[in-house]
Amino acid sequence: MPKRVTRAAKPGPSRAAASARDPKRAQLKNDTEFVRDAALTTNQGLPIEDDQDSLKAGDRGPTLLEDFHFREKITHFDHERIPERIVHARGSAAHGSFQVYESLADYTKAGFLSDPARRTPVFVRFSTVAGSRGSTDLARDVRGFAVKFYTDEGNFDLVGNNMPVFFIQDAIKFPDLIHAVKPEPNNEMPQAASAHDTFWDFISLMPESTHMILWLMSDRAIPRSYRMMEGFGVHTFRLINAAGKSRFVKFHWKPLLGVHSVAWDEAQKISGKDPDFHRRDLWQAIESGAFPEYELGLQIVEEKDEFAFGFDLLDPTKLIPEELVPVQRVGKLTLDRNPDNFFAETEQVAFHIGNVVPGIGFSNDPLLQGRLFSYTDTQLIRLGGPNFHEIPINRATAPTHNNQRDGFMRQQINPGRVSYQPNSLGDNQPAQATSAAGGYVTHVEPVEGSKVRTRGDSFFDHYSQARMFFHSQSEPEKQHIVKAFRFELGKVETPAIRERMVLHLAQVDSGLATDVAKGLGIEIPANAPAPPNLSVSADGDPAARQHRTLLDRELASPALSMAAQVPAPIASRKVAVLVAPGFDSAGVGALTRMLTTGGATAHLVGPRLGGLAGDDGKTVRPEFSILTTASVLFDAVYVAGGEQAGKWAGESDAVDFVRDAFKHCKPLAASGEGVKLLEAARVPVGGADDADPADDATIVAQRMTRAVAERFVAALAGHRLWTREPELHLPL
Ligand code: HDE
Repeated sequence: MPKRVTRAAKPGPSRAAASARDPKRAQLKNDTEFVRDAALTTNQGLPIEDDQDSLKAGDRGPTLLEDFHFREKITHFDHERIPERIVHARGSAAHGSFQVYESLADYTKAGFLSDPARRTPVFVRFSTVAGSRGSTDLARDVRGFAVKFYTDEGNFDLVGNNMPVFFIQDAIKFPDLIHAVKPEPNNEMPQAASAHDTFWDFISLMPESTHMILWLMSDRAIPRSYRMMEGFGVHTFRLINAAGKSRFVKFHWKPLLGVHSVAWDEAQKISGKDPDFHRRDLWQAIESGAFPEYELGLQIVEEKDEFAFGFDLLDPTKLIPEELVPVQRVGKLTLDRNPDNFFAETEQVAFHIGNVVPGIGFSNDPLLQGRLFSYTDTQLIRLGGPNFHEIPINRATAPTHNNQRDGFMRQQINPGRVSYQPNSLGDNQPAQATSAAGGYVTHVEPVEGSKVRTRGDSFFDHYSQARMFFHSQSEPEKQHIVKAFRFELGKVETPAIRERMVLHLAQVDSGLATDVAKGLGIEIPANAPAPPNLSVSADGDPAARQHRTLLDRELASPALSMAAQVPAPIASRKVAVLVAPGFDSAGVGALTRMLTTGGATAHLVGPRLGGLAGDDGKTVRPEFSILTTASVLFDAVYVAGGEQAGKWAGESDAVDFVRDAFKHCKPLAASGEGVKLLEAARVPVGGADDADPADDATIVAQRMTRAVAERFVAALAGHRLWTREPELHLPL
């Protein structure tokens, strides 16, 4: 008879030690089922003898209603799905921890930011916004970057994005924005894409979106990896210290691998070849020990400087340039553990911007204020009731006690008569906490004014920061923005929408507008006014909400360009090595060693799977065949030389492989006979071996020597050779 033990503890350190190191992990373990020598049972604990056939009247007869096991199993299956998130449905998450470098007690009384010895468990979920749960990772979209800190003082959720600004200034417009970007309601197309009429119709009537739209059309919207993108809290928050002094703060996450993106054509191809690209990348990096790391950055503004910038700190369509207020890097987030169960953890995690701890508070940003309502509300339907805080991934590691009771799926058993406060029958327990004992006290802030539905005048500078963003980009980044607009607006069917958008762009930069208009075959009338702002009440005056320049000078922020992010560490970068029978083993070995030293990996791609001998007679087993992968899934490509390497030239999948690598501006090298593949792909063959590492050509050599490998690795650290692009396309 098998043992009926289903909760055998996993071998490992004692619970007390594990719990001290990572209290969240220890807590989750209590709810995790480890099956060893266990019988299959019903949910009532009844061992099942036959799980293969339903109960029937005769061996060819009908299934009987009596079959309680069949009914339980099918009923549970029928209810396995919950509603996906209305936004950010597609996501991937990981566990990790956060530690502050030095005490920030001068700024905040939050314990996890004041004690460098404290390691706070976190759960981080990355996401796209518009697509459904099963949509591609590589959509052109904003990425969510939501961090749940399980602090000793309660959960703190920093629910941010990978872009520092947002489309709208007031939360009341959020349903409109999301209805516009989601697939169109009559035919549910297109999936996970903003390139359609309803999105651009809405945007073209909302000038406040212009800054965010520039971000969305930039390469920031197609990250190379969740591990290589920044995060931003977007809104202005408050930090409050023990003396009650408050300062404004903007939160940032800075990835230690730098900020990098893919090319748009590449993104679209990845969506076909591997729609789980970002999910797989995050999972594999953590499994291989290449733990993603980000530094927490703070931009701190004294209260007295609230009006010093010429834009409103409460306006979420504005950022504070790092050049005006430097980002102080104050601590490190490390993701080191994949979830055990996607549904239980990644799908059921419930973030809420209102989850704060003492020392952190809110500003009056109207977008933030609206979000404070939305997040709990959405969980009520998504997770089926008010007890979602009891789901293991959401549970605080800090003690929780209150008089909230009952509701669907209540787990906690609360003994006794008393479920109210104040009470005398239960010793007035649980008691309120004084601020000295950690009770949360809202920062006292004077507020006065009439009850109005309006926005401050300071919210109507729609274009200055959009211009700052565009002007701060490198030339290739600017070209990518132009092309993204041409792509997206080119897919819009209504000419008037395209025209309105181009007129907005003319307010940002005339060159940008002209280049986009040219691609769309539109003439921009000279001195055309900006399109009206239709985000206005029925009695309101659109003219009063038109753009006004609030700054007397142009802003610039070189930090907004990703060009400044290279050279970057090559750690965890993936290189495809095309090998044919008789390949140059020594060359492949030399390159592999050099890549491994930097933490990058080489992946052999053969003409087919199975053993393949190199020129030293040793057999290798390529990880991929040319059919099972594509160069869009790698950061760089090397075609190894060898006796039969020239045969690659006759393989059209191999030709596409290197052609795409070249087109996507990736480092591309070939040696010996392998060069024939480059020639077949009509890829320009590089110059001398000692050429400048920044050379945008391919790297070609007789053999893959150490010197050639060094040059290849230097190109890999540069991420992409964007300067190649003019060779590939006609002038804009
Ligand atoms: Fe969200 N947002 N949001 N959002 N948001 C949600 O909450 C909402 C906004 C963000 O991985 C929802 O649990 C409103 C800005 C992330 O689970 C919902 C407004 C920023 C995630 C919601 C905003 C975000 C969400 C849907 C306008 C960046 C995914 C499911 C005022 C600072 C969290 C859910 C995860 C999710 C509402 C705007 C970030 C409906 C009303 C700005 C990263 O509550």
